[in-house]
Amino acid sequence: MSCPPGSGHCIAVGWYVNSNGQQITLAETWNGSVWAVQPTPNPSGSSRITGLNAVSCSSTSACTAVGSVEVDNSGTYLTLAERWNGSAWAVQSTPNPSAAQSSVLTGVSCASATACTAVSHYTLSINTPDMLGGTEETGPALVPSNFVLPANTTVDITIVNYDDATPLPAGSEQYAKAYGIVGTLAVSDLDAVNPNAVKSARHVKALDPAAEVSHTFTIAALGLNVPLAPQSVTTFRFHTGHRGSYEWRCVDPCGAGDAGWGGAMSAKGYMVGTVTLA
Ligand SMILES: [Cu+2]
Repeated sequence: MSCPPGSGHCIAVGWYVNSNGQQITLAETWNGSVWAVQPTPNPSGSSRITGLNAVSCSSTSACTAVGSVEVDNSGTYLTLAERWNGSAWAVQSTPNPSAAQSSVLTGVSCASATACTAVSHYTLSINTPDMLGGTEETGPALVPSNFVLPANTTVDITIVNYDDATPLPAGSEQYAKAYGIVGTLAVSDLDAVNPNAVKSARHVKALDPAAEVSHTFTIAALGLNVPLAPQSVTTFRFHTGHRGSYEWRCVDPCGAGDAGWGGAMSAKGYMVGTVTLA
């Protein structure tokens, strides 16, 4: 919801399911005394599931709402933005990261009528050796291990970790701290049977290095380190950098061998991979 300062008006966005069972966009305005539904467009030829997640207005005649639209029954989502000019909502064209499985806009902030910033959200998961059809020797893996994010942009990343704890070895305790992120980590417990179950999150900057770390998501070249708790869902925000390819890796020795640096820790596609900023 967004209420332009001093206007006494508000706009809220979301979605609803119509009589055909189709989820479509919704916007409602508050004029100081009543709420009213506004007509909002849904992209043509693509709508089974469409929704708006956030809106920002710099005035009562300049709002931008963002969300996502599903490509016909595919389970793949594309970004969606709509603009309010004071009299009508219209769909705007938005880019989608290349090679992304799905793209959703979850936040927007408009400083003026002509300048809005959208935040994209990406989800990764760490699967156990069992889930991957392997053994403790072959190890767990971050899925997908090679992926593309937009360069020079603010992104929210959620990592769903199905794996158990690996205490950080002596001398590596600093990797229990988050750095290179905006704000704090939002960490909630994972229900492995129903990962969609919503659990309340705690907001922290660090985990207990001896007991609470399962893996890390570390991009040394970008100064990013995110500790991940066992069976957890972790969301964090960071500003991506210049275009290029960057190695991400887990720095908690969760692989094979006595010290844990073999197997998944040394094989690309498991606990090491490539983030491309494009
Ligand atoms: Cu790991």
